[in-house]
Amino acid sequence: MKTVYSPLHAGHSGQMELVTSAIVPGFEKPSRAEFIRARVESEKLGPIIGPVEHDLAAAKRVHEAHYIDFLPTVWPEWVAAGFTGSAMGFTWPTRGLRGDVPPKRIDALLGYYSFDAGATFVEGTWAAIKSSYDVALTAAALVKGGERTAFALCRPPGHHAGAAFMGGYCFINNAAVVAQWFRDQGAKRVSILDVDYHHGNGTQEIFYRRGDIQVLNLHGDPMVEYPFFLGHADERGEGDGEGFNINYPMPFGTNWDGWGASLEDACAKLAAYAPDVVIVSLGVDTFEKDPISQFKLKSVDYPKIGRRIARLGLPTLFVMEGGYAVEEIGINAVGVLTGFED
Ligand code: SP5
Ligand code: ZN
Repeated sequence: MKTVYSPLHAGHSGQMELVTSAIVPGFEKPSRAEFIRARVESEKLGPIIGPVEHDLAAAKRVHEAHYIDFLPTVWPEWVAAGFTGSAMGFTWPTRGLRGDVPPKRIDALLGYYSFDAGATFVEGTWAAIKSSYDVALTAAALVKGGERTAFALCRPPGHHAGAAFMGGYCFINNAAVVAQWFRDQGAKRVSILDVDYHHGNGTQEIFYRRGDIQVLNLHGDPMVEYPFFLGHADERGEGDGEGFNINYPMPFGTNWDGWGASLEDACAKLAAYAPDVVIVSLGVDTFEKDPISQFKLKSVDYPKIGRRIARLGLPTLFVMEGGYAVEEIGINAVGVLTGFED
C-alpha cells in the first residue's frame, strides 16, 4: 500500500504539555512520525509519496469556518502579543459561562477554541496541521481512485478535534474530513473505526446526529480515562444518527482478549452497516508500554487488527492518530498495515 507523508510535521516540535500539575515536554513529538516512516521503509510496505495541497473547503465541511480560519492566526497573534513559549489556553467556557462570545485576546481565544491545554502551538504548528490535512485528503483520493487501501501518516493527529474546538494534540479532525469528503464524492455510507486508546470525542461530536457516517470507538473507559467527558456506552447518536454511534469503553489493563472481543463486535456492526468505505482512526497507544495509556496490547496483536479489518473486504483508509511509545510505534502501526495486506 502507498503511504502519504509530509516532512512539514516536524515544525510542530518542542511543545510543552500540562500533566498533573507539571508542564512537561509534549508526548506528541516529531520522532513519532519519523519512527513510523522508517518502519514503512524497512518493511517495504510500499511507496511513500508527498501530499497534494488542498484548500480548506473540505475542512469547513466538518468544522465551523471561524474555527478553521482561527488556526493560522494563532502563532502570529501570540508573537504579536509579546508571548513566548507554547501557545495554549488557560481559561475554558464550561457550564455556566458564555460559549458564544469570542474574546479579543489570543490567550483567551485559545481557551475559547479548546477543551484542554493539550493542543499547543509553536511556530511551525499551522504548517504541520495543514500538511496533516493534505496527507489525509491525498491518501483518500488514492482509495477513491480504486486502490484497496492507503496509509495517511498524519501528524498532528485529529480525532479529539470537534466542529469548533481543538484538544488532545488534535486541531483538524483528519478522519472526519475524509469521511465527509468520501460522502461528497458520492459514497452513500462511510464507517469510521477508531482504535486509538482514547475516545475520539471530536469525531463523535461531529457526526452524532448523522446516519450516513457510522462511528465506532474502542477506548479506555471515560469514567477513569481522558478525555473523561464523552465516550460512554449509552451515547448511541441522536435523531438521524440514533444507533450509528457505537462506543466500547474498556477498563484499565484490557489485553487482546477483551480488546479483540470488542473489535469483533464492532466489525460485525460495521459489516451490517455495509459502508462504501472504512476509515480507520489508527492509534497504537493501546500498546502495553505506552507512556500515557493503560491497555496491554502486545506488538504481536497489531497484525491481528489489520487482518480482522481486511476480512471486511471493504476499501479502507488508515489515518494515523496517537501512540507515544516511540521505539515501538513503527513496529505497531506498520504491524496493523502489514496484517491488513497478509
Ligand atoms: C491523539 C491522542 O492520542 N491524544 C491523547 C491526548 C491525551 N492527553 C492527556 C494525557 C494525560 C496523560 N496522563 C498520564 C501521564 C502519565 N505519566
Ligand atoms: Zn490516543
